[in-house]
Amino acid sequence: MARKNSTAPVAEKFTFGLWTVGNIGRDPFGLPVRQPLTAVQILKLLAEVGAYGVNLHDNDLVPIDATPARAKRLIGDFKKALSDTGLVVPMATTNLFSEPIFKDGAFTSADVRVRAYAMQKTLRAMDLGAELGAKIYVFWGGREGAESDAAKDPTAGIQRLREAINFFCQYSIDNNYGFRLALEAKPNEPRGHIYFATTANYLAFIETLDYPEMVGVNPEVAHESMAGLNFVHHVAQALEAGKLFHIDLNDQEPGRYDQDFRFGSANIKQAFFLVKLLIDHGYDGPLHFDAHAYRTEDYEGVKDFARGCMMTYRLLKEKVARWRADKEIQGLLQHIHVHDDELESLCANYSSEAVRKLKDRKFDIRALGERGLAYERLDQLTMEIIMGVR
Ligand code: GCO
Ligand code: MN
Ligand code: MN
Repeated sequence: MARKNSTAPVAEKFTFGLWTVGNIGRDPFGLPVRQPLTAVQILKLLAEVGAYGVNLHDNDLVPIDATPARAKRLIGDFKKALSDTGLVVPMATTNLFSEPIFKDGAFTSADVRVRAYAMQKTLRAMDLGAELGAKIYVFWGGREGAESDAAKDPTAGIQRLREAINFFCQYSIDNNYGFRLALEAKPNEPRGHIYFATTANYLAFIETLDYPEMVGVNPEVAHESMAGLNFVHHVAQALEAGKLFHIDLNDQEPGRYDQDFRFGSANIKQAFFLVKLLIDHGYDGPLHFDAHAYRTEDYEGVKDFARGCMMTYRLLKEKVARWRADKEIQGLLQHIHVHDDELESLCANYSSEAVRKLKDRKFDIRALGERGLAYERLDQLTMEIIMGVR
């Protein structure tokens, strides 16, 4: 139906990493199950399924041992395929975890030569990301951590990461790259214990940097979920602080290995509340699926996986609209949220008068304690919307 004069809905910026749909299904116990695709083949696959963009680590595109001539050719072919497919590169990052040199960390290694090499590698990767048009630069410290705390003082890890991030902010400024840096937390895997285990750890750290306004977070569903935490609450804290620069969507059952499942496939209810939170707060950055297809799949299955991630997001977006329009749900919310102008003003504005009035105020604490809140009904209605019967 043509809708003249109406603003067309903004299409979601669905992105995938080269390493996600390009994942060949190797795991700690088994060999690859899919043949590797070239970066150009991955772009074709992403264009076919209808993605908006692609993200990459430096070595997803340019192997670490590539000659300058080969690097140039690979980057040239990639740029051509970007323009042929219309895909964009919103985010770039550095692989600081695959090479043996990073076995005890990159920026937090106890060996200054390793730290310096990690910086060199990142400076070059930032050049590549900028050349491809990326404006978000992710730092995921997968190897920054320890199995045993005998070797390193964990506070040194914090200081070294601070030095590194300050250095890269200055580098982006000096080169007019316009990067916004996004820090991605994870509690474990591949290290036994990774420094900065949760998004909230990074939110506190950011305030200690030279350019805090340039640095935000890149939370990932699986990462807080691995630790049994509420991911939605971590994203909420990032949003409230104006720090949600990027988000990694996937799914994960708590207490398991790092699963990287298709978005919404493990905890649909959490996925619903996450989509609702992003919509409620007008998040308009990339929606990056940092996930991969089951090891059982061939490349047709990989396409099913990628389409599934996007479809589930869109369906949940529709469910959120339905939830918001539901009269009974809105009525329950009105019952739950009690307002009183005078009390709100007293609580929000400290003054000696406010203190006196609060101290004098009589509350019927028994009645307030006995008041039913109808959360059972509200949650069931929410479930019925998610399950498609409402
Ligand atoms: C993981 C991480 C990575 C990062 C990626 C970009 O658990 O392996 O989520 O996939 O997101 O390296 O920095
Ligand atoms: Mn992850
Ligand atoms: Mn991730």
